[in-house]
Amino acid sequence: PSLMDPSVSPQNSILPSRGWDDISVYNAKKKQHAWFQAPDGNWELARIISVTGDESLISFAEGKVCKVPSDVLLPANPEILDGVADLMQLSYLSEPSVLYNLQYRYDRDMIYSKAGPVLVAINPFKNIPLYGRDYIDGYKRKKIGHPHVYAIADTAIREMIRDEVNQAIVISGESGAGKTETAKIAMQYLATVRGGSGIEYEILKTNPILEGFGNAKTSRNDNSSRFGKLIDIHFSENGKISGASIQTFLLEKSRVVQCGEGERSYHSFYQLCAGAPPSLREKINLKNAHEYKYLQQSNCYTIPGVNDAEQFRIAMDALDVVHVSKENQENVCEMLAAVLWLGNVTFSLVDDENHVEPVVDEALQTVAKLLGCRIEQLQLALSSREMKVRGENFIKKLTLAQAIDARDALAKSIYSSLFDWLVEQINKSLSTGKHMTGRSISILDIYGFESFDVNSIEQFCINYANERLQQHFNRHLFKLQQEEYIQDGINWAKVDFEDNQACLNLFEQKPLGLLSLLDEETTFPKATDLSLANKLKQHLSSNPCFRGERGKAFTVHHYAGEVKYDTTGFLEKNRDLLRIDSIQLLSSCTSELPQIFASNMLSLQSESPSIGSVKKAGGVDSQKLSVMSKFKGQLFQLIQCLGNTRSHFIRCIKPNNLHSPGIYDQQLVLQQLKCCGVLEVVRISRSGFPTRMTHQKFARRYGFLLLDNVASQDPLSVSVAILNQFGILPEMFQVGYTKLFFRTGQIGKLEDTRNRTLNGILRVQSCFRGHKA
Ligand code: AOV
Ligand code: MG
Repeated sequence: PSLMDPSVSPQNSILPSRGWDDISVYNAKKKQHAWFQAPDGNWELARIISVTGDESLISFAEGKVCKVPSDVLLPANPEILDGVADLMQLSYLSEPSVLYNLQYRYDRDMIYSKAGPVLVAINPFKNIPLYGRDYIDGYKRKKIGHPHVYAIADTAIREMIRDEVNQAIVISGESGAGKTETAKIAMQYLATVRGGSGIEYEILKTNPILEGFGNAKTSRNDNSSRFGKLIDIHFSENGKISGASIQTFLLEKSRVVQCGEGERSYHSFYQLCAGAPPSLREKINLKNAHEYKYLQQSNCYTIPGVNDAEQFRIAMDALDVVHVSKENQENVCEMLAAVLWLGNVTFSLVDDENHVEPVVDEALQTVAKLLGCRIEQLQLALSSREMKVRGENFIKKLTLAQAIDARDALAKSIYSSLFDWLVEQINKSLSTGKHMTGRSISILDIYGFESFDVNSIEQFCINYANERLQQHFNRHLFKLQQEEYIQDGINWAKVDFEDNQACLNLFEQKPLGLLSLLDEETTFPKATDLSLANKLKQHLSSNPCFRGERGKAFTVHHYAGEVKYDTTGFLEKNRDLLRIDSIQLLSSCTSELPQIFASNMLSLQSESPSIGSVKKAGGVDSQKLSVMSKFKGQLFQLIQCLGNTRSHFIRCIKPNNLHSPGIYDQQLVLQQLKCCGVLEVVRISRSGFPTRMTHQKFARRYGFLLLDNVASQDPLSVSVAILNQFGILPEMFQVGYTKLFFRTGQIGKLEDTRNRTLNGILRVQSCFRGHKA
């Protein structure tokens, strides 16, 4: 593979900086390229033949010539800048120039580019030879300088050690853009470069487990993560990986009982059906995937190129590695089978008031056996609800729709409890207790912004999370940077950037914000999806980020675009009744896992922020937990964690919706670049001084490289002497009250010399020791 990268430094070229004034002069000397927007919205590269008045005569590559108003043309970068590694190096930062530059690189399998401090990764949808030992080694030794996830991971390690600050790698992008793959590539780097104790092997093995139980085939990605994940990798004092912990967010439970045509439920079900050995099949009465109702409905059982049976073995091996015993592995399979069989439970009418009871058949019997409860108990849980009215307990019988709800609710809570339990087992295995003293690098892989034809509470949560993360991104890269300049007395022309505070306020304001109003309505027994929609419209219509729609819908103006939400099912999903009946049933089971699930659900109820009244088991509205408020709590914690780290951002881009290599859909890419603020960040970074260091630190770090003694030993004098000695140009840095600020790429020279010199000293020292011995 070629490591060639046609990067050139813009400093060396005498190109006009921006705008047509400069370029017309430039044009006169050389036939300049320009961008012309075709009616389909795509940009085409044209050559300017001549300019007369307000019109330009342009020619296209295929020979066509036409006359257009000059002001519809955008200047194109000179060919020498084709495919630069960092968008910041482009002379012209217009949308077509950025798009073209990324495409130029993508066509040559250079899927990684920088946009100032941000890494842009375009999904290749094919294997490209950019990974593995040699590359890892190359980045570790700084022999390769091209943008790469490895380079980001390497920087995180270095800065963690150098500055003693925890680091985070925040990966975002839309579904199928490559976030999860990117996270794994980063983990691979850390494990290879900083492993040693063996724990890194365990950390890598969490991937097949979490993907097996938390990923599914969707219309947008065959391996779509249906949960968010934050993994903290802990380092000991000596800089080696010492352990890790994982936090997950908002597993999409509804998929267990329902999924769209052509999609699949969680991989784990199909893996079990395809891969369970005969003895296990017999023990848990396992059938083929085709025979389970939950899996039948979407009419999709396999994924091209994926061997579920093989994946089953990989997942079970991985469970071995994270110390889940063989016995517990079998219990996990039992729970999966119980969920599948639950879906096959049917009901029959028992009276003329439409009340039903589950039919006692193979399905019901198998569920009871797998959970370890009596058939009658299960029947009761699926056909009735315990209620308390005016202090008196009584049993309410269920209609068919209610019974199906109860059955599905039980299936969902078993599955999500199983997922949480697995994460807990993983965390037990990965926590070594040593991390208290050390440092950490966190990797966040969370669902990107979503906008479908119909958007429900899942998209609502996801987009809210992205809104928060976007603010973190903004704050981190722009706001803090600006504030710091101002504080340190740096002359800095303010740059405006899109702030999304208004949208966040729409969500978070109390009592009149989307979240508060949703939770309030959730507690009203008589509330309906329509009353929710009306309430939102009544209170929020004056907010510029909100628009009421006809019927049960409303639109939010997100930073990434408008999304229309349909409130159908909002209240029900937000309540997510952990029905006390389910908990009672599970706690009375003799199998180990159901009991653990029941007690986890109970403790979750007592510690989580709750909505509505808290009543003892059996109460009328037996404790209702709001999904939204729990998620919000997790999200705030996450943002707070990130706030205490130095964040590195990776923006994944999906180049086409066909999941095919080699296709670059300009409009699709542009929309994503806008959504994740890439264009904005380039503009701002280029005009700023992103690298900074205190006078003391700078003097301490590089002072020993000084050739001449400096008269005064104060850090500022030493710093200035260093800057002089290394010939750093005045426009490349600014001196603040406490810190020095540099434009990108300036510190590199100093670091290289420092490393070379230190290595030299070490060699000399070891030479000396060698002589003495
Ligand atoms: P996602 O995590 O961003 O989607 P994935 O990481 O699952 O997306 O990537 C989707 C698919 O793209 C993968 O299964 C690979 O086939 C391919 N892919 C991604 N990155 C690379 C790469 N660097 N090299 C080769 N192929 C790649 V979602 O989880 O749906 O939001 O919820
Ligand atoms: Mg993913």
